[in-house]
Amino acid sequence: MTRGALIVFEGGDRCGKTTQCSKLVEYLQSTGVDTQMWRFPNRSTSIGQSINAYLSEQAHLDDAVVHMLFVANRLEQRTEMLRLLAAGTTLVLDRYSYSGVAYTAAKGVPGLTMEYCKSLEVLLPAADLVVHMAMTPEATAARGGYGQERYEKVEFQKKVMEAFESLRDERWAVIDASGSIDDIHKQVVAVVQPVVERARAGAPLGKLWD
Ligand code: 2DT
Repeated sequence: MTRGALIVFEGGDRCGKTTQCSKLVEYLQSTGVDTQMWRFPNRSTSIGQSINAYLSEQAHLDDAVVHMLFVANRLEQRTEMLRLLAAGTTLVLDRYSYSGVAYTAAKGVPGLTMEYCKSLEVLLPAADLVVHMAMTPEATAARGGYGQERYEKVEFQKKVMEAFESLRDERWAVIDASGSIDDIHKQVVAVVQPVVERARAGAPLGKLWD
């Protein structure tokens, strides 16, 4: 049995991640790759509902607590995630632990360092590929709908962008998110295909930050 690949899209708010995730899933399915799209936070669980209330500014939560909720929201999906990957399903995630670390570390709250945030994610599998949709916060702010949720502020998004940059390693592919939807999709397919092949050929799933 060959395993599925874990493909993660990351980037600032309104950079077009969700559109690209959907297009990628459609493409992979059309080529016969069993694929599912997931997103984090998963707002449908009870933990996800608390996160949603926080993000939509209906509830106040301590920064350390909300950070734990985001982590728990991933851990509650861990078993199913591992089961699907082992059964050969490729997962395309709209955000994952990298957002968890980048957004909390960007707050600059004493104690909530990048190292601390990373340490809470070690039970989760690492992405085979992180597609970083890079775009300046000013450019994303000019897009429709920006500013509706807690973190959608240019100054904060700049810090998030810096945090993402410091997390990059050889598993990351950086794509300019300011191009056209179709151009970006072509670039995404080009970086994803070899990763899906490697997973299919038996490349082992990594652990976060190993
Ligand atoms: P969207 O649903 O629009 O992507 O916004 N976030 C996300 C965190 O702070 N920590 C996390 O672990 C994750 C997954 C990023 C969700 C917002 O929540 C932030 C933007």
